Amino acid sequence: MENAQGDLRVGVVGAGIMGADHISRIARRISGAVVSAVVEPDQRKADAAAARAPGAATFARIEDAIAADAVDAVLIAVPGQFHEPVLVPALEARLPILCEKPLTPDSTSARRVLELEQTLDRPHIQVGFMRRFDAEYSALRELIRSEEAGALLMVRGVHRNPSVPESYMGSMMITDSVVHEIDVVPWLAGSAIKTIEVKYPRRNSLAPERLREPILVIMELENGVLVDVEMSASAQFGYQVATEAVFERGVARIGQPSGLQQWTDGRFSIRDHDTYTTRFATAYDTQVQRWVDAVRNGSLVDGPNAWDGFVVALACEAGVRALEGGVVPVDTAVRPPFYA
Ligand code: ISE
Repeated sequence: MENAQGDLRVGVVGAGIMGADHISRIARRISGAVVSAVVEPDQRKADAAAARAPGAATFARIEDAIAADAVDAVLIAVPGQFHEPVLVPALEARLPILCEKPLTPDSTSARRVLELEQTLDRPHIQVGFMRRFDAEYSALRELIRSEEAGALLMVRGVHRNPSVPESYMGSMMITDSVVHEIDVVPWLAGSAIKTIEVKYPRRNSLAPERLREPILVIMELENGVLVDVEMSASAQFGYQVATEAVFERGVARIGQPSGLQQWTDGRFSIRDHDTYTTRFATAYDTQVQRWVDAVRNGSLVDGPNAWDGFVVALACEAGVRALEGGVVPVDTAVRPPFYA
């Protein structure tokens, strides 16, 4: 499961924003792995991405990379609707997989993936919910678990994107963006999501015509914790993901701007982020390093697995229904021992 130097040979599928970012990451910052293949049907994009990873071959389809025995593991970074056609041949070849979120766009396709994965000896898929690898999220989870400030009562989040691409449609407010809170909040709070509701404040006139946003997503957890998330797709000024947790005896905050503080022209400023690849750069690095280490030591997954991805898909379905109004219950499912 490695090249002559003992490195894991990773095939990165997709050479868009995330694919290119992961290729640079593996080539420059991750130890024990190399990008051996870039799988991308657009040859121009494939060549540009492969230039970031010396020695990487390019393939139009994952099946071709597998047939050429060019990869030991696969990192999937194409949009969610294209995950299943890559997951299936990669699972059939018994390859370990790091799959960007969402696992698949809906629970029916996610269930098909689970069924196929369960024909293997153990989970092979890790899902790329990178917030779980962010140091501040981990510290907040520890604080919640310790009950040092008493029980957790509420979680209040903001998730602001300066703008979104033209391919971003209304339901993606939930399936592409709030999907992160849908994964990370139950992980933080140790409790599943019971219901989801969406409220619409005054619409941002700068939002693209097809989007009604911002939205306020309200989730109730099984343990009674209430969560609200402001999701903005057209915040204009920058990229901001921040959380405040309210406890019985205090509050905690993560995601505040940090770094260079500047006083000029009678103003005080701290640089904020433009996009998720910088805001979560360290979390992505940690996630990919831990996945590479897990594959090399044989445990294959060190983080959210396909079952977690499926549970998130169920909650996203409720979230998408909630865009039409009402308080929508989330379907529950019992984790099979295979995913314990
Ligand atoms: C994007 O796909 C991501 O995953 C980002 O983390 C999220 O903030 C953004 O809203 C999504 O479009």
